[in-house]
Amino acid sequence: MWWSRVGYRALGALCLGAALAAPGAMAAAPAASDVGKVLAAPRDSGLPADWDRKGVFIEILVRAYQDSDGDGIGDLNGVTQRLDYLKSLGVSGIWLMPISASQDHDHGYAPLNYRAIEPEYGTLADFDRLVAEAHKRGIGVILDYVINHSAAEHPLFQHAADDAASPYRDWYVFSDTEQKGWTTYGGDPWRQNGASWYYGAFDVIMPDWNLRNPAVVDFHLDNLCFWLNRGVDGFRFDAVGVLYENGPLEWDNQPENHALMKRAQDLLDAYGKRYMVCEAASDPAAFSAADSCGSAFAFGLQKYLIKSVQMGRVTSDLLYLLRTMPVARMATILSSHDYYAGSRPFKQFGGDEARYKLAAATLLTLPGRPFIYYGEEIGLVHSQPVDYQDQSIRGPMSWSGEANAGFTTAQASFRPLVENWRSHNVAAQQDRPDSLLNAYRALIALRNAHPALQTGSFEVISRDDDPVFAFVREADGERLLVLINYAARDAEVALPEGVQASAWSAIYPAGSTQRFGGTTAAAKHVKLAPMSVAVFSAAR
Ligand SMILES: [Ca+2]
Ligand SMILES: [Ca+2]
Repeated sequence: MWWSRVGYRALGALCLGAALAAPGAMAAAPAASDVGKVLAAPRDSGLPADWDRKGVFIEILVRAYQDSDGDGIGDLNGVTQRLDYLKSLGVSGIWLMPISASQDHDHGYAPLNYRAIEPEYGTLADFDRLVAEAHKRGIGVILDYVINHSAAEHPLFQHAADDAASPYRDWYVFSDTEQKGWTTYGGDPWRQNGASWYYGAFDVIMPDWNLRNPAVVDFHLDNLCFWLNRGVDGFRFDAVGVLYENGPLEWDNQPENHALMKRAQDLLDAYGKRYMVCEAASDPAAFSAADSCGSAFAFGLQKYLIKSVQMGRVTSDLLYLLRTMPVARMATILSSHDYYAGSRPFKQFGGDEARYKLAAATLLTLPGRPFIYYGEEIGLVHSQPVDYQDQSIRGPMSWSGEANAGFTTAQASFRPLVENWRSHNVAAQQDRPDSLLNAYRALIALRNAHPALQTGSFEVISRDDDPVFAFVREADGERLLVLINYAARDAEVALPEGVQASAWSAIYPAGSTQRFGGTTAAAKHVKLAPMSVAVFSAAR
């Protein structure tokens, strides 16, 4: 039984009402419909208990995925229409970039209302249907949650900014004196507001919440309960590095951040079968700790993974990160919606699909929870022209070679189609055995079929700058030997003494009959074609 009465009582204490914290507050800010107590009402998703640990996730920008009603903008019903595609790709989880009503009307990271769906995306009923249909297919859904800041047009901020006596003034970070010497991602984070200043680490339209105010923490926990009660399977927490500020030089990765994320983790644990992962770009390992988020994106790994493939050898940087980061509990990527993590892989590899497939094979055989970014599986490239760089990697998904790439029936999509949509779309790659799409499908299927790849131990055989990335994964009595030849020439690998097996037989690529292993010196060597992948299996 994944849930109990005891657990339910404990959970009730976690979802305390924020509205009670400020007497008269509800009347003062009637438009803020995301304020108020939410009682925990957990229900079972029907997903396996370890759905998140064993599967592959996909990150989706709803705006760019599939337009279902012909207005040129992707929406929730569009994602629901594409669930069968996602199932055929083999993913077990979907991370939806922000779906709540936002001031930016683009990426969604400026929330106007934490409990309302972005009107361009549909309704709560559409959302409930998406979650139910995903669960029917064994796919979990996690939501992006913006805990550091709201939109400047959020009713609570408007109230706080307009009136220094507002009960919500202390929900944000205001100062009556000018602050000097601060520099964050957004430059000077102190934004003038009449005779005062407010703190916004990223943007003038994104004022930071005052997370030292217990009422604000309760507000967020209530909002998390709101979505958990609707059946979501977890969250991706945005920008957890900048939650608390302690001074001009102490605004990143402060100790208080970890404590707050542990509270969120406790809440999800009480619901059961939920997964949370944090974006902590400058210190991801620390935020992966059990007393913090429990999992975070392994930023840095994608850079050195791609660099290794490009250089044709396993770089010392990649091996160092794999030795020092708790990768098994982290989320791994090749790319994401943020340009700081790199451009689209198709761009980084200059359209070289052989190398692209090596990177995908590495991602999907290493420890961690792999997240692919929508369209990565077909080589979706950049959209141009755009207003700013991040938008270029958030182009419409290419479904077919028909009008607007099958993304919309409108005259035009909300953003230009990506540059390679005619050649790189799902329909064009669907039945081509050597396509990127089918490489991704085969690799995800391989991972889904072998617990050793999902959660198994990890032993690196390669040394710095070897042409072949060789490692062993082991679980449940099965040992897998993964060999990825990054070099553009043949390479030979010898089984080291410590990694003996009587006979390794090939399980990837499909149809391979290659075997090696045994006691003679010759039987301990295997030859790999240039830029190729081979995975061997042996019973322990
Ligand atoms: Ca639409
Ligand atoms: Ca903050």
